[in-house]
This record gives sequence, structure tokens and C-alpha cells, in this order.
Amino acid sequence: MALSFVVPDMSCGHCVAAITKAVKTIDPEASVDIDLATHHVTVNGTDEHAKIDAAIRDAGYTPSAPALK
Ligand SMILES: [Cu+2]
Repeated sequence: MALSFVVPDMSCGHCVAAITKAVKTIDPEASVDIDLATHHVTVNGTDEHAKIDAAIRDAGYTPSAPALK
């Protein structure tokens, strides 16, 4: 299953690293694919959508995509 987030306030490599780390904190097995140009964050290998959404917010970013499964 792939979870998809859009994070408009993700703007540089630091953001990518911070969000990747936040996701890995929730599920170390998850793979994180981030497209900085389109602000898309795709997470494979986990179904912890709500927890990952919260972790991204805790890292200081604002996912705008609805909770799609
Ligand atoms: Cu940044």
C-alpha cells in the first residue's frame, strides 16, 4: 500500500530529510519517496496514515492532502 501526502511547505533538502526522518520514526520499514518539485511525499510499506500525518506535522510541516488510502 502506498500513502500519499502533499506538503506545500516542503521546500529544500533539509525538509526532505526532516520529513523522511519523521516517517521513519513511525515505521522504520517504510520507504519514503519525495518529489520536491511537486511537494509529493509517497510512503510505501506502511498503513499508518494518521500517525505519519501527525509526525509530519510534529516536524513542522503541513500536509494538505486528504487522508487517502
Ligand atoms: Cu527546507
